[in-house]
Amino acid sequence: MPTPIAEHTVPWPAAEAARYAAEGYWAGVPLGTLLREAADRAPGAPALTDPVALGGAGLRLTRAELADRADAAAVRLLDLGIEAGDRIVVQLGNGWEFVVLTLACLRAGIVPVMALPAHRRAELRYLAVHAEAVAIALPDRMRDFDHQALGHELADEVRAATGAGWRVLVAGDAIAPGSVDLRALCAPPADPAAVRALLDARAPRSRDVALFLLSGGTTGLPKLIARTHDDYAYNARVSAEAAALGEESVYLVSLPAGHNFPLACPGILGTLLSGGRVVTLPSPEPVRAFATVAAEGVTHTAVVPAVAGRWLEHAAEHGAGQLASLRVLQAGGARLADELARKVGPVLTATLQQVFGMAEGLLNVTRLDDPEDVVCTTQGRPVCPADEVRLVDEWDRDVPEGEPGSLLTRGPYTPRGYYRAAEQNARAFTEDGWYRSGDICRRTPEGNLVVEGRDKDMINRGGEKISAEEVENLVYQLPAVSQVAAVAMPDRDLGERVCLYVVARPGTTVTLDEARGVMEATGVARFKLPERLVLVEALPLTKVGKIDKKALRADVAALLEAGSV
Ligand code: OOB
Repeated sequence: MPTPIAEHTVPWPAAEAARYAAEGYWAGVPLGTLLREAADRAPGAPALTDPVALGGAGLRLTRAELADRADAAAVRLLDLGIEAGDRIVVQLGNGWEFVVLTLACLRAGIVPVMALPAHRRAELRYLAVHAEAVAIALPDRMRDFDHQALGHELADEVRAATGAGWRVLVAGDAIAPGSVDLRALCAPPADPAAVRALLDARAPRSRDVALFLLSGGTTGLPKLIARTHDDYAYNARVSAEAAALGEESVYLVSLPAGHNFPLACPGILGTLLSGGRVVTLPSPEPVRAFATVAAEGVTHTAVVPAVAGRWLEHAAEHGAGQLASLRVLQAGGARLADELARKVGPVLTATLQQVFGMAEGLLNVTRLDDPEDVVCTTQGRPVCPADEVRLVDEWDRDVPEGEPGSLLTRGPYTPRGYYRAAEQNARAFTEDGWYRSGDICRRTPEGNLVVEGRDKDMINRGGEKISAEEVENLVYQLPAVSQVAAVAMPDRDLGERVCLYVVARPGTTVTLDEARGVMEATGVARFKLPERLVLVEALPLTKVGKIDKKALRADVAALLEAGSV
C-alpha cells in the first residue's frame, strides 16, 4: 500500500507552527471546507465558466452547483476505493473538469499531484511512482497526443511500485474500455445534502498535506512540494487581497492550471475563496484570450512575461478595446523586462502586478498602489509579514544592504523540505530551515526585490523551468558525447532557451537532431529539448574545476549577437 504522506514530509518546527496559527496565518480549516463555506455565502452567484465545454456551448456553474459537483465527485472517488491520503496525478487541460476534480480532492483529503499538460511518459511515470499514486486524471487527447493511452501504459510500472491499484480517469468524448469517465464522475449529485454530510463528517485536518506542486527543477528529477491546507489556503487568501479580488472579480486562467501561479496566487483558489468567478481557457493565445476577456468581463488574469509580450504586440496591432474590463494583469514566473512592464499600463489599460513567486512558497508582489517605478522595475516584496527573507553571499553571510545576494526564505507558507528527498533537502535547505531559492536578488531602499540572476542550474524558458542536469543526463546517453553542458541562451520571445555545449569523442560528431532524438526517445516533455548545439574542443572550467556555465552563457550570448549560431 502507498506510504502515508506524513512519513516523508518535513513539518514546520512546533514553535513556528504554533506561532503561525496564533497569528492567524493558519486558519485551522481545510481548504475544501473553506471553499464550501464560500459557496454557502452566495449559492446562486456564478463561480465557474468554461466557454469551450460542451462542444463550444460552454458550461456555467453557480457556487452551489460547483460545490455540489465537487462533493459528488469526491464521494464517487471514495466509492472507487481512492481514499483520503491517496495520491492522484492530475494532468488535465484548463477546463471545468480540472476545477471540479481539484475541489473534490481537497474536500475528501485525496491529494492531487499537479503535473503539467506538457509532461510526457518520463515525467508522469516518475511522479506517479515517487508519489505512489493510485490514479491519474488526464484528457483523452490534447494537441494531437493520446494522453489516455499513456495513462494505461503506465499501469504496470506504477502498480509494481505501489502495490496498489491504478485508475485512469479520462476527460473527453473517447473513453476507452478500462478508463473511468471523469465527466460522469463530476456530474451533479442525486442527493446534494447526503454527499455533503458524508464529506463534512470526514474532512481532512488543516495541517494535512492538501496537494503536491512540482519544483521548478534544478536536479535530475523534479521534486514534489507538499503544501498543507493551512499554508496553501493562506497563500491563496493573501494573494487575493494583494490583487484586490472580490465578489465582482472575474479571473481568467489561461496558464496551465496546475501551476502554483494560476492555481493559488490568487488564481483559481483565491478567486473562489473570495467569491469571484473563474473563467478557464486552454491557452493564452491572444485572439481567443482577448475575445474571452471581452465576452466574460474578465477583471484579473495572470501571464508569464513571454505571454505579456505577445499580448502587447497583439494590442499594438489590433487595439486593446476588448480589454476594457481588465483591471489587474499579473506577470510572473520569469523576469519581466522593465521596457515591457512600462507598456502594460498604457497599452493594455490594466494595472500591472509583478509576481515573483515559487512553488516552494514565498510570494513577492508589487502592490496595486505602488508608484509606477516600483511596479515597472521591481518584482515586489513578500506578501506576508511573517515571511523571512535573507540575501546572502556564498558563505551564507548577509550581503550589505542594496548588494545582490542569493535569496533564502522561511515563512508560514514555505515548507521546510521537499517530499521524500532527504538528500536534496540537505542542499536546498539550510540546517535552520531556510529554503535556498537560487535567485540572486537585490533589495531597493524601499524594500522591494529585484531579481538580477540566479545561482541555480536551471533554464527558464518563458516561465517553464528546465533542469540543466536533467537535460545533460539524457544527452549523455549518446555514445559520441564526451561532455555536455546545458545552458540558457537569451531569446527575445521566451527570455531563454536551452543551448547545449558538447565535446564529442575523438573522430565522432554530435548533432542537435541526435541530442533531441535521444531525449524524445525517453519520453520527456518537448519544452525541455535543446534548440541549439555548439560543438567545442573543451568546456571552460572554474577555479574549483566545475564547468563554467557563466562563461558558456556569455559565449552563446556573444555568438547570437554576432549572428553565428
Ligand atoms: C513560479 O514558480 P516556479 O516554482 O515555477 O518557479 C520559481 C522560480 C523562482 O525561483 C525564480 O527563479 C523564477 O521562477 N521566477 C521569477 C519570477 N517569478 C518566478 N524570476 C524573475 N522574476 C519573476 N517575477 O514561477 C511562480 C509561482 C508563483 C507565482 C508566480 C510564479
